[in-house]
Amino acid sequence: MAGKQIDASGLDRILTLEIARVTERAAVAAARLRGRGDEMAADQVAVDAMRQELNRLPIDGVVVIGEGERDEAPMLYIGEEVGTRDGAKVDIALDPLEGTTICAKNMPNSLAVIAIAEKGSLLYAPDVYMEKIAIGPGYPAGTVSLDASATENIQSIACAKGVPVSEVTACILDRPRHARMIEEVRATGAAIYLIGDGDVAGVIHTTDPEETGIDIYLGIGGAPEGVLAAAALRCIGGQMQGRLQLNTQEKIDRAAKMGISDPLRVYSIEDMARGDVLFSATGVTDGNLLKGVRFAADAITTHTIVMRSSSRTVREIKARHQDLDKFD
Ligand code: VTB
Repeated sequence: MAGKQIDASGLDRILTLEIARVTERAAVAAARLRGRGDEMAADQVAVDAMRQELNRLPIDGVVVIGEGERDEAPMLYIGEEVGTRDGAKVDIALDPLEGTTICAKNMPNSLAVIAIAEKGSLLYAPDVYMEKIAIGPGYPAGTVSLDASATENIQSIACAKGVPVSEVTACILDRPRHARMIEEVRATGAAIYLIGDGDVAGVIHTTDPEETGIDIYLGIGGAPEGVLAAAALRCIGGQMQGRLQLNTQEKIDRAAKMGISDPLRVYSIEDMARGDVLFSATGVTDGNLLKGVRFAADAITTHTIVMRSSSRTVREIKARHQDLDKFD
């Protein structure tokens, strides 16, 4: 049966709709715990819910970016086999609750996220930091680069957009490690949209500056989140580069075991997510692009963005779920 589900352009297109159910379900579970101050509990229910739904998909999948190593994560650990096992062999990157802290605080932009790709086509990134830069579609290749300074990148995108630097907004994680970069970006005259967590959303927001107000993502976040963001940009378009922060021998050795021989390598989008890729994200809390889950007496409403690289179709699905039992 393996391979039966693959069509000429990659993964079975039926999965582009099925995948939405997986993030919808995780988002609903997490949303019930919005604003309760309990990150672990919110993450746990999202993991359980995502796993249940994922195991209904007609795929023979392996989690390659997940909740961690098997010994630290009982479910959706790296290497876990998921799906009905009766379908295409695929790699899966997931984050059932991206932005656990923002969900616990009921702040904007926490998401349930998953990417499914043909086997062997996602970067098996260790759980270390990654330096990232991303911009949306429509700019000439090479507009930004990790090898350029923040100032050069901001000036370059302003020039490509045809606006003064003062009309550029950069999204940056609010962390002490970014203090110098924040100062540098502010000195250019550009504005900064600081986020507390959730840089998958931060990167995706660059793809729709009119809606989100964000032109460029800069800074150091998690490498697993980098691969998820790259999978999204493969589908929507845009430019992104990532460089793992392998700054100790232990990290270099760990990465080497995962097949990474050049610790300084700059990864392009295609280096992080090749082949046919499907991506889905459902809003948990309200955000710049996606609304959070709404609970009413007779229905639960979810807002999901689901996309596929081979066709570049980007769908937004607002679902009104009236059979509430399915979320039990
Ligand atoms: C980011 C962000 C995540 O981790 O990748 C960040 O997108 C990086 O790690 O939501 P630090 O928190 O250590 O800076 C998260 O905040 C959560 O893991």
